[in-house]
Amino acid sequence: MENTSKRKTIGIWLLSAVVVLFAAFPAHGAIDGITGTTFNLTARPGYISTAEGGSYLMWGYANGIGSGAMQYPGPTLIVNQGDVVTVNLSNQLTMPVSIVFPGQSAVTATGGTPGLLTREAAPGGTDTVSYTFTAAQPGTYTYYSGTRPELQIEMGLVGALIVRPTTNPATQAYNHPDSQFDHEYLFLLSEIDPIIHDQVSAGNMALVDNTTYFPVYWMINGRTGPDTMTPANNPLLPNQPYNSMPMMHPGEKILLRMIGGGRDMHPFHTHGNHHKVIARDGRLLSSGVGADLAEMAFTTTVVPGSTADAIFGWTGDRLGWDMYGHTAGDPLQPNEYAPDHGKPFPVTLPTQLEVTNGQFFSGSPFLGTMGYIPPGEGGFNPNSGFLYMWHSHNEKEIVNNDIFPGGLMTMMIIEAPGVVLDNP
Ligand SMILES: [Cu+2]
Repeated sequence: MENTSKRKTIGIWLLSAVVVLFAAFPAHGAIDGITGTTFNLTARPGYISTAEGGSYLMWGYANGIGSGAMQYPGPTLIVNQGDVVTVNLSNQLTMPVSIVFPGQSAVTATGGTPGLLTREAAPGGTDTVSYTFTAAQPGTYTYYSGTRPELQIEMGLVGALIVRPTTNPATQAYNHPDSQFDHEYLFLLSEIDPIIHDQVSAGNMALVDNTTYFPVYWMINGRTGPDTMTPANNPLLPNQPYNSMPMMHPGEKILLRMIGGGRDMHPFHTHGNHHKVIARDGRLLSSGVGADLAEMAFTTTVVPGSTADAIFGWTGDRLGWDMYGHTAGDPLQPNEYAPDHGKPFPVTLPTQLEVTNGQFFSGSPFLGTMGYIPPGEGGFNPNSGFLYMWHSHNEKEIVNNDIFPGGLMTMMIIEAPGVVLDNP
């Protein structure tokens, strides 16, 4: 009896843990964030992990007044064009803090005390500043601290603001058909110099010297590679909830929402194809009539404090075979490259019995024991998708504190038609 009730108790505990786990993570699309018109944020300290085993003190915006985990980057605020948006800020740090919203006009601030750029919340957690503005124009924006930004943005007080358009808000970035997408992903690019974080951690704020600034970690959405590719809300990365793993099917379009979230420029390169830059700083480059400033780019330089939106397409054109698996009589898919329609794969694939699945894991004590991939499992790419590296083309930025590979890097996966994307 005792055992049964113990088991029952454990069962109920596990069940409630699972319920709590799922309740804590609201349903989300490919861009994780919080929606609404009123947001409550608290600036507070916390620690982030880097993929080679580092841990650094950060300051970040948490979702909640006096509660919630500090996040790096801060919560992505997702609103609709025309919304009157209010952001309430509380402060649990040891110095005043604030938020500025570049690209938004007529931002009003109430509460707190006046600072250089906007009103600031005093430390101590009792002060609240409210910022209000009308999200007049759709697009990708950033928000960050307007108080000692050379220190506070480095420490992590930066996030993304997405304003959805009134026209087709689920499938367009702007009120223009050139901004149509099938999947959208956020790429907030940043870097940190751990010496500054160690000095702040030790309370030696006066020793922070920006003239010797030397970053050795580079990040997408606050994570270093390969952590970029683990799922969103990974419990191992409680202060870095956002991942970065773009996925698509051939013929589809990805919207890249790129943000310069640090103090260095990062040339972001999409292998697989060029991308078309359709907007900068929330302002469309495609006019639809007359001159069109949108441009195809091999690499887009993502500038600190600035944003860029681009559309990436991949159709498998000129592969010399039909990557959709069509026979000649099948209809053409949207954007399919017609000359390759129905062409067979040019080599004979081995049968299952002929395939030797090799060892996985390196045998390194950090990665666990060596083993074999079970036959038919397909390894780490179970649907045999095409993988392309998307990364900083300043290639010293694809390391973690000098250890390659890592840093500002992720992989983009093109799955075969019909394969369900697990990061849609
Ligand atoms: Cu490259």
